[in-house]
Amino acid sequence: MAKETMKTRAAVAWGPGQPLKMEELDLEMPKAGEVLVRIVATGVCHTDAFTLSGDDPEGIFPAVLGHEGGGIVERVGEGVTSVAVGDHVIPLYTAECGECKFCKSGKTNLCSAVRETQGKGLMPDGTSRFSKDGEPIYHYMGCSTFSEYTVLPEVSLANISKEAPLEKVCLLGCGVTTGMGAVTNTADVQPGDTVAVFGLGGIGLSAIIGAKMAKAGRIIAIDINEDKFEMAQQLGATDVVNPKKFDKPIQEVIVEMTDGGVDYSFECVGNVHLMRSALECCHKGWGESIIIGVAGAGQEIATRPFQLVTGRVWKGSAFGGVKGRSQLPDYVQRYMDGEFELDCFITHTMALEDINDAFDLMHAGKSIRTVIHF
Ligand code: NAD
Ligand code: AHE
Ligand code: ZN
Repeated sequence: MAKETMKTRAAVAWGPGQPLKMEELDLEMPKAGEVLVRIVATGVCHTDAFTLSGDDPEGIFPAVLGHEGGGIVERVGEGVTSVAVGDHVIPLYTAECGECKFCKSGKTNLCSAVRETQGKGLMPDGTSRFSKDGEPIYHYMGCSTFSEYTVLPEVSLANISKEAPLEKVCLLGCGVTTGMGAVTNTADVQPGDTVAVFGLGGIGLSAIIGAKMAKAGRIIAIDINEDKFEMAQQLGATDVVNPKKFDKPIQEVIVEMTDGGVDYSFECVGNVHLMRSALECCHKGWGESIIIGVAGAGQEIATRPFQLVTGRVWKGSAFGGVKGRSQLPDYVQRYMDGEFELDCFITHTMALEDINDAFDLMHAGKSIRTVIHF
């Protein structure tokens, strides 16, 4: 039987380091357990740039990148029950099947249902829905939101309120949820705690929102780009620090500022040297450092084991420890209830055709989030 396909406009990453190129792709209709989604808006996250750079060991080309989207269900495959045509959804790069060992553990938001094929740029049946001239174009992080239409596994969709503005809550598909969730879920910051946030992009600023909500006593915001300080302070940072202004390691500076170190630190850059600083600025005996930033192939973290022997803890956080299908709709509702802002993150909006400008703005340190409108 001939495959049923439709056309979709997409920005394609043809190879590492190359600008994205607008293409008209063929998109195969959803198979059993899959869903066709029309993307209404998508943010551009540093992880998209990371993969495009060629540093991602899982980076596959040609691919349709993008993983911070919001859209509307257009068609469902056989057996799909949790979403219906017309539902508003946020694609999830961390699926939630509810049935795998991970989902059942109660210990993690990582889910194994589709992760293996997802990492190969494929749908769970081992094939791609995107193609051009009969050749496959790969999916990305199970989402591929830099396309007008995309196909996802049902388990990779959070069904959210239809009242929520998709051009804003798309940011909950990655950046804002990741930063806020890392503070409340992974770290569990308590009132009065001292917190250090390394890197003030979309992730770090969201961590500041989370820390403020958790009533942290002191929130130290660290970046080498001082243009980021104003927004960090508006969101709740009590101190701002530029490591370039000191002739000693930044961890020493922070330990001195805090009578022995912070209760929690968050690395929101993806720099392995900064990860060490973030660990070593933690208080002896109990300080915990959460790695959120993503580092390139071949890079490794290092510290003296004594740092851990003396009670500091190194942890990591993916998607803020949030279970997408069961917990993300609540983040959307909390935004709708006015608990936190998203507008302040959206420094730029543009059409998909201009998406390379979004990457340029990010690399120049001029944007927090660009939201692409379709
Ligand atoms: P971004 O580019 O918007 O922000 C990064 C910030 O780090 C910038 O403000 C930059 O000036 C600052 N910075 C760079 N080098 C620095 C240094 N040496 N010291 C201090 N600050 C420095 O990026 P983003 O979108 O906020 O993403 C941040 C990191 O988080 C990336 O590595 C991204 O891949 C990762 N990420 C991880 C998850 C996860 O689930 N773990 C989710 C989203 C993003
Ligand atoms: N492919 C990379 C790893 C990338 C990574 O760590 N991704 C984060 C999300 S970044 C979102 O902007 C994540 O959730 N990781 C857990 C997972 O299952 O991918 C590599 O190093 O191979
Ligand atoms: Zn992201």
